[in-house]
Amino acid sequence: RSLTTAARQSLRIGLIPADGIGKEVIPAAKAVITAVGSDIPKPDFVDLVAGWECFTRTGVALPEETVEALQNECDCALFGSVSSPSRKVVGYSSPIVALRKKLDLYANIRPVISVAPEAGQKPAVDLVVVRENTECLYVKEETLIVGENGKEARASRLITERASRRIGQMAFELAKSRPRKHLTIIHKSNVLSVTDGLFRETVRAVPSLPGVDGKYSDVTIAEQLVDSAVYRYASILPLRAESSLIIELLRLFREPEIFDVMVAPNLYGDIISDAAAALVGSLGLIPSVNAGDNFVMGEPVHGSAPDIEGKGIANPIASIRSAALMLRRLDYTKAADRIDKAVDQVIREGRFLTPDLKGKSTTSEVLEAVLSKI
Ligand code: GGG
Repeated sequence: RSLTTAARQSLRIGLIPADGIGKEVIPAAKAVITAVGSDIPKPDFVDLVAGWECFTRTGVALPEETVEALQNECDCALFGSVSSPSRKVVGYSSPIVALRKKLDLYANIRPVISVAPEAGQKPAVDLVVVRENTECLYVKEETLIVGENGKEARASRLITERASRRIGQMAFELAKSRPRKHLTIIHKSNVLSVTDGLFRETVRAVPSLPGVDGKYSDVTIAEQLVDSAVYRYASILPLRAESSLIIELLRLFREPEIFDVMVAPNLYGDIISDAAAALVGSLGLIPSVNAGDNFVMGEPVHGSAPDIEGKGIANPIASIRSAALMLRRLDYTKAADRIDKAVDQVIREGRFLTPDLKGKSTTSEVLEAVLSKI
């Protein structure tokens, strides 16, 4: 289904909660989409399976029927979280990594935005990580041999001009659409001069591509080595930190305001976006979309959180905001704005917050609070 926004009579949304708290937060996102139904085509949800639990039950982590339903029947999707084991399991491979490749969702867009104390004020943190989503070390070409030093494990890292160029184009487009229009390229080409060197040069060359014709002339470009980028995330949190240990930890993040859009190869993008979540208080707040040229899949940045699974206290906000991002990407701006505004109000009021934000509310109490504001 590659219908345009205007041509859709209904919006078919694939739901893949997958593992752990994904099963608790994706229903919250579904309820919120239903609540903004008057501003989108009639939502029609398609329940789909994937994940570690699916693998343990059926022997397949990403059933072909799930991929086919997404490709042929759905306009967009929401994915929850997956609990891949940290050891090699024969026959198992991460379904989310596979799904991003199969649907060619080559960009993972992760906004990290704090909620200002008053509506209309500038947020203290407002940046977007644009993570390349299909290659780097996530091609998962690993070998293990026994050599003269004992076991020898190797992983190959793939960086192509094509993937670097298209993620670069996505990042320039995004930077152009934002007030600050500033793009930082994240790499480590002082050590990995061939792979990261290709990424850096290819992204830098986007404004000079044929046909671009000065389109990005108002975008300023900077670059940062990935380690120093993490150091330069600033934190507003040390001011509130009570112990010197916390202050030490938070010194990792020093100047978040220098960043606007950050574009990075897959692994660095994964790490810096999780790290950036510390700037706004919880990973449970950070949404993302996996975006390609023809499909979009919302996904909270957090994982399956086995420590709180089943307790009913998972923060639903990352999934709710992922639904808003997905709708925004499909040009349902009014619906997306309604959701984001409702979430902002709930956070600002601070009455209904889950324990990751030092609150005592349950997932459903936070959801009810958001629904009451929509
Ligand atoms: N929603 C993000 C998520 O599930 N994160 C955990 C993750 O990336 N897992 C990779 C995997 O388990 O395959």
